Amino acid sequence: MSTLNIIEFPDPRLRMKAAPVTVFDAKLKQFVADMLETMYAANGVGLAATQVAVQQRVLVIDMSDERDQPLVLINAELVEKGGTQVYQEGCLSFPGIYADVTRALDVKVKAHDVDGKEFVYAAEGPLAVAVQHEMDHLDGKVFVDYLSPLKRSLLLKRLEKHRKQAASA
Ligand code: GNR
Ligand code: NI
Repeated sequence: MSTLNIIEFPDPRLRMKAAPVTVFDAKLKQFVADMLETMYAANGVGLAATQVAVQQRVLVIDMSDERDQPLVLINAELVEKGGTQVYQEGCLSFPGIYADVTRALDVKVKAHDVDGKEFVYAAEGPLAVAVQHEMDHLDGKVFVDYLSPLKRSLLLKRLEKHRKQAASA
């Protein structure tokens, strides 16, 4: 296993649309294991393949406190959504910034597991936020896209500031 490099905004690869996985082989299993290791090492609750510069529809999530409940969704497609919620989001590709985003309260997705078996997964609350946040990444969309231009530019300035501080530390 190995940890992968997480790309950060404004890397143009964050805007690429990922292609469906067509081959469920040992190489895919290795990639999923590496994505989980990368997410845990970065203390993230989720990770999309786009963030490690791989344009394949693979996402991983673990919202558990014990960090022992990995969820792997391959080729996830939204089949149902309902309600709305506001949740303060962060993103490993935008270190140090957070913003309230409005999304569906619950979602139902159809996805494949690492063996290629199809299943339906329903999520609600914070878990539904994570599913939507990761699915967005695979379409080249990021959480700051939901903010007003004013709020976005304020946050992106803050991101720059955070970077400079991190670089001089
Ligand atoms: O680690 C993460 N935390 C988080 C918090 C609120 C809403 C979404 C997230 S996902 C993020 C990891 C990440 O960037 N996934 O793409
Ligand atoms: Ni993210």
